Amino acid sequence: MTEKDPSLLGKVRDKLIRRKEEWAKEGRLLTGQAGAPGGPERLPPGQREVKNWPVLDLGVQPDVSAEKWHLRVDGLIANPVAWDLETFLAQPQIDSVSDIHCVTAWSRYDNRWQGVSARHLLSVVQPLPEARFLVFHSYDGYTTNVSLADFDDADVLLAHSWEGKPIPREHGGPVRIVLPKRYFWKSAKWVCRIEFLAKDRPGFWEERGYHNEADPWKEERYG
Ligand SMILES: Nc1nc2c(c(=O)[nH]1)N[C@H]1C(S)=C(S)[C@@H](COP(=O)(O)O)O[C@H]1N2
Ligand SMILES: [Mo]
Repeated sequence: MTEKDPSLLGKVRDKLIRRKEEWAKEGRLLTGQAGAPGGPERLPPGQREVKNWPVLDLGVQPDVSAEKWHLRVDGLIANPVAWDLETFLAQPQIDSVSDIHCVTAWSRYDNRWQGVSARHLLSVVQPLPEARFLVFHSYDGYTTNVSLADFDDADVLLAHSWEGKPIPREHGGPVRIVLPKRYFWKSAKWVCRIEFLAKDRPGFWEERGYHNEADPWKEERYG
């Protein structure tokens, strides 16, 4: 099964997707205020704190076993890699605590993630000088794009564990991206491929009215 499997994409909940597209058109939840990370406010504008952890997906939660999971890293890099889970787990590991900010207005503080840092991955694959953007591809057909500058940050990781336990299937296990300084839709679950590009290419929600940069402190929800 690849990220392009049309039978999986066909199963996504069209209604759910249409509603989120409507939100983008209406500018739902926008407050017009701005904040800054590290400022006095921990909660970005328009967000509220939750203690639970909501599940958001396209109506499909692919069952990716440890044996089946692979990560392909390709595009404008000197060293393309294809890792199975064992190879992934053999890389240097980091622990990182960060807050989650979802565009649907919930935030969840102090999530302890464990996995391989974005910076370690970059040191292995060696992006070429012309590489400036990345697209994450997932087993459910989802894609999302970020700049290389946003990915190349100390708090970004490819996580396999949350609070000391393997990330459960509904939250993107065996491996998901965690990119704390952007709304959570940039944190691809069930990641299977990272593609390096010279030119930006919008992903699933970015093509459906959501903001390309998605900075919660600037309230970049839609765009
Ligand atoms: N592969 C994949 N990744 C995804 C999504 C998705 O539908 N598929 N949804 C995104 C959105 S909109 C959010 S808010 C978060 C939700 O992650 P959670 O279910 O662990 O809270 O995952 C993001 N990553
Ligand atoms: Mo989201």
